[in-house]
Amino acid sequence: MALDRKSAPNDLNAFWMPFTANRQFKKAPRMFVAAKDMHYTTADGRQVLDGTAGLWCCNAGHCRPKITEAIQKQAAELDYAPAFQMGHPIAFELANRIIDIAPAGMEHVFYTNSGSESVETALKIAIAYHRARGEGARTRLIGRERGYHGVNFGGISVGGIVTNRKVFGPLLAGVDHLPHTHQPALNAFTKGQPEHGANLADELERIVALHGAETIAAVIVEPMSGSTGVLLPPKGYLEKLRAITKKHGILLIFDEVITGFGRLGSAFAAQHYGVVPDMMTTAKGLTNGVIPMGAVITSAEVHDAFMAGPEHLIELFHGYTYSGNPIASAAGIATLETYKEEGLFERAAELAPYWQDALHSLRGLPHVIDIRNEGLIGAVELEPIAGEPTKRAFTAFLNAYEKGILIRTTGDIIAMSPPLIISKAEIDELIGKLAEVLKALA
Ligand code: PXG
Repeated sequence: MALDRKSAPNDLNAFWMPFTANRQFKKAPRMFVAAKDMHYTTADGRQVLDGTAGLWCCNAGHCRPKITEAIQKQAAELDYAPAFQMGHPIAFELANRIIDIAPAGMEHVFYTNSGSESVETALKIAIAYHRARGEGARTRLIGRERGYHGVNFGGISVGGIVTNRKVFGPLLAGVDHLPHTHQPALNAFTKGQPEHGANLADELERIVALHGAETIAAVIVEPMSGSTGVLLPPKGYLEKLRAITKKHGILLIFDEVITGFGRLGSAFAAQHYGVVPDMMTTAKGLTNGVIPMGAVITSAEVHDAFMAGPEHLIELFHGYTYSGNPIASAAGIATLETYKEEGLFERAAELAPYWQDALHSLRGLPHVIDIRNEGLIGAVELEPIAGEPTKRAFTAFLNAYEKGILIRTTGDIIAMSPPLIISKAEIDELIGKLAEVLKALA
């Protein structure tokens, strides 16, 4: 009998779900069975407005025909080609198209299958880059408190989310962290970039003085921290990080897994903020979330340092079976074409002021202690229930889902990042329903 995928399975036990309260979920499952444009359809037939672009990835909305067709066609034409010592044209074409929209000076693409893998790849390239140039002592990696760089060992080591680190042992050696930039006492309810906090980048000078610049390979930060609750870079902060890293010969990596592909109204945060790093890690919006794919985008200088020695030798001992997979590459090309044809990055920039006003209209509602926004990203921070952190926001999430809107929560922060195709009426609906949820919260 054919599997009826539209009905909820009656045994949920086998699938150990990621980042999920498994036992609670399995008692009262929330299942999506279809999606189109701005909406999901639930197993019980309700429409849910997608306030989070899936998990910050479906920037063009759901089941977009061009992307669906590209995947179908590619699957029938060239399903897989070996990724090592062999190639296929589509991966090269996609790389060119990524470089077309990347900041000037970013010229090469290394494919991965996820944001986590992009981070591991970039960290490894950073260390190997210095070694290739005769600076093999530069192995230290500097991350930031509250940073999220995926879930693999390098990423959680440079990351700064305590729950993602503390049960996994000693992690990578030789890692240090900048302080995070969240200062609600100074910056609460700021629209866009906060005024206060550029000085926190000077902490990098302290870390450099402590360890010696000649031991530090790279600094990795999210230009805007998404997962940890939408923490925006204070004005001048990223510029300072760039200046200090450059001064000390340290590579700067922007983790653009969330900010890449239009989220802030430019292709990348690097362009939005006018600060160009040496490498950018991406995933998610690269294929509209439809097929797993990530990419590390590097400067010519980083890449070229490897292109020495005998030409028959492999320059970088790194890569994945699915690096540049043909179907993922086809999905990537169709996604970038969809963004371009529909002007979605510009649309995000145009909608940003409307989004900002809608979001800040929630100020004054019960328990709201901060609201933050940039591009088509927004966060509403709630006062935690004493002794029960995360519960208030998670209750809001569950109630929002019942009302027909999908939001995300992290700690007691509600985060939203709708597909860039959202209309003003849908922004009103999303924020209007969220307001009702907040008013009803205990
Ligand atoms: N870097 C950043 C900045 C991310 O946001 C990753 C790396 C890892 O990507 P993968 O593809 O390995 O998951 C991420 C992922 C959320 C949420 O709701 C955020 C992410 C993933 C899932 C949920 O905040 N970010």
